[in-house]
Amino acid sequence: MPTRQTVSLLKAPFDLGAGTRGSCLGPEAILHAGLIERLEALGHTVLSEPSLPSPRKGVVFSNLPLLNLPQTVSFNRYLASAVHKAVAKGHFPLLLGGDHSLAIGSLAGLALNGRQPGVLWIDAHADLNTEATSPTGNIHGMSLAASLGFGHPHLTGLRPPSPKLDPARVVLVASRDLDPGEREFIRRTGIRCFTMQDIDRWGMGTVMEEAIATAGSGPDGIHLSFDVDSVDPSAAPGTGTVVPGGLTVREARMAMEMLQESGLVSSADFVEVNPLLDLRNQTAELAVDLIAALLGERLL
Ligand code: 4U7
Ligand code: MN
Ligand code: MN
Ligand code: MN
Repeated sequence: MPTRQTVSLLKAPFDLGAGTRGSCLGPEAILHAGLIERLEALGHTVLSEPSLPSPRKGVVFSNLPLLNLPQTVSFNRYLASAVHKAVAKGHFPLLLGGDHSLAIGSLAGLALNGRQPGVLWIDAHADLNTEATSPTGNIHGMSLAASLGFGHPHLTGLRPPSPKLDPARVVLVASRDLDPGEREFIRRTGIRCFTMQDIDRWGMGTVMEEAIATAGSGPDGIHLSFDVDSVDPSAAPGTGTVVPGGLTVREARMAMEMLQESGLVSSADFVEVNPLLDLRNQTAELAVDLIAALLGERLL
C-alpha cells in the first residue's frame, strides 16, 4: 500500500488559454472515468473541492499577442489560492485541467507556501514561449516560461515571488514539437530536455532516472505537470494539440511508477484532456490510470 494521503482534488474547468475549446470539460470526464473511486481504493482520502469558478461563457475577449489574458490571470489567481490552502493543510494538490496555462497558478500556489519544487514537465511541447516568440498567442504555450520569470508581467507576477522555479531543476520529458524561440530558450537557460529521440535511444527507464535525479535535487521535491498530449495520439486522441510519435501507454505509466517509487512528488497537474475530441472517454480513462499509478496503484 502507498503512504495514505489526503488528496485535494482541484477541478479547473478553464480552456481560454488554449486555441481549441473543450478542455474545460476535462475534470468532469476524468471524474466520470472513476478517479475518486480508484484513489479511495488505494486508501487515500479524496477531498473533492467545489470546481473553481470558471469565467462566464459567451463573450470572449481575445487580444493578440496574448489571447484572453485577463481571464487567464484571474482564473489562475483563484487557483493559486486553492493550491496554497491545500498545501498549508498538508494535502496533496491534484489539479485537473483544463488547459496547461493552469500550471502558472499551480506553481504560484506552491511558491506562496515558500516552496520551490523541481518540475517534471511531461509534454509534447515545451510551453516556453513568451508573447514575443509565440506563433499563436495561446497562453497554454507560455506557462513554463512564465513560471521561470519570462513573459508578460501579469503572468510572471501573478503572485510574488517571481521567478517561481530554478531552471536547474526543471526537466522536460517527451518533447517533440518545439518552436524556434523555445529551442533558443532551452539553449540559453540550460534546462534539461529529454526529447522523444532520447527516449527512443536510451529507453524511458534511463531517461526517468536522470529526470528524477535532476528535478528532485532540491529540498522541496518534485511537482509533476503532465500534459496528456505527451502520450501518442493513438492512445490519447482527446486533446487539442496532438503530435504524432509520442509516449506509449507503458512508457507513460512507467514514468508514474518511477515517480511513485521516488517518493518525491507532492503535487501534480493533469491537463489538456478534451472530451469533445475524445473517443469513448479513453483519454480521460488513461489519465485516471496514470494518476492512480502516480499515487501508488500497482500491477501486482
Ligand atoms: B500545450 C505551440 F505553436 N507551441 O505556443 C504554441 F505549436 O499546453 C503549442 O503544451 C503549444 O498543449 C501547446 O501555441 C500548449 C504551437
Ligand atoms: Mn503543455
Ligand atoms: Mn502539449
Ligand atoms: Mn495541448
